[in-house]
Amino acid sequence: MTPTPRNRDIFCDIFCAVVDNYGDAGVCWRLASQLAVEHAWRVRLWIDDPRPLQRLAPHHAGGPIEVRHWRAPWPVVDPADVVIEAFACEPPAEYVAAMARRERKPVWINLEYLSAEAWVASCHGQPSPHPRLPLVKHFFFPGFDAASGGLLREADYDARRAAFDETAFRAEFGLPARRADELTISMFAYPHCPLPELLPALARSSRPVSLLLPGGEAGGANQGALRQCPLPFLPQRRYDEILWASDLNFVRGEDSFVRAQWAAKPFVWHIYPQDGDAHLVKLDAFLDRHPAGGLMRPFWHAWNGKGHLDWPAFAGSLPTQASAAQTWNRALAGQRDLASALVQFSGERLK
Ligand code: TRH
Repeated sequence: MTPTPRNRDIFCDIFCAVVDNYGDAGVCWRLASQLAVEHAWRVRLWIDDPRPLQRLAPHHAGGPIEVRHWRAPWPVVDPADVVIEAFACEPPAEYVAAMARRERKPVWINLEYLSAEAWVASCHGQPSPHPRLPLVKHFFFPGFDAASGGLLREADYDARRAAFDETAFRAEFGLPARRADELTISMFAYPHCPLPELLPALARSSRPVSLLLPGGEAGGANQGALRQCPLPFLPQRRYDEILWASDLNFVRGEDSFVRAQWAAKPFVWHIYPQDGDAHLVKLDAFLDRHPAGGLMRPFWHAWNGKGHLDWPAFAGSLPTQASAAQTWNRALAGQRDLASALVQFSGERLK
């Protein structure tokens, strides 16, 4: 994608505080990559725990994004034109003070967590004046409709998918060739997921099942119809290939949850757990939007700890889910992607 010339002189700082797992770094890395590659921004990523990047982007050192370890003491640096704090992580006070001293005040964005809940529309893009300094922070919400900031999706996604060769992928990772009528499932969930309850049901399946287990955990024993296939933790740019090679994708958190929707296959979301079951409200808000949400709901609830896993009933609805997944993907892919929306949002506010 040829970046527009005016973007070449935009300098952006992204601040990322790693809470746990991979998603904080995963979302920031994906956004930073699009801003640098597709929009030709100069991007500096400040991350307080660089370890997730060693798995997500093992060769980032040679790339266009400047990665800095965010730690004390804070170095004296010039603040950027656009400052993005991911998930309300609060940049260092010294940096915010330097922002306030700039003649051209930076565009300050708080990139929020993804939610399908209706209230997002009323909060997206809202300004929040700093209580003491001449700065304004804007709330930027990802989302599933035009009233939000949209979803992260690379401009070359379709081309990469079109070039994908499942046979070569399976051979590269020593996966057995796909058997006739095989159901290939990818599994990426939190440790507390009810996988021990699901495995026997898969073993009793009338179709052969291959369970792809990315992330390096050893797979269990093959039993009945079930074959367990461990995979390494793939670099983020290749994670999509696991989803493309599968017929059903178990995903979690935020970034893999979005990637499963771009893969346009049936999927199951293990939502990041929150106190007081607040995560179930978010789960249902998404299911309420999805064209096959009613079909998916009982199994999604059970996968998230509420109710009984009825694998045969869920497996029986996969053909209908597959059609709905295509419809949902088309609707989402027709919307402006998050990085493009953020570039426009910033451009309108850069003095
Ligand atoms: O790892 P996560 O559980 O991260 C979570 C969520 O982001 C959650 O919203 C946040 O509150 C919490 O962290 C702190 O799930 P997520 O979001 O899917 O991020 C996983 C990343 O890892 C994603 O970018 C996909 C990537 N990945 C690979 O690159 N290769 C792999 O092999 C696998 C399994 C994942």
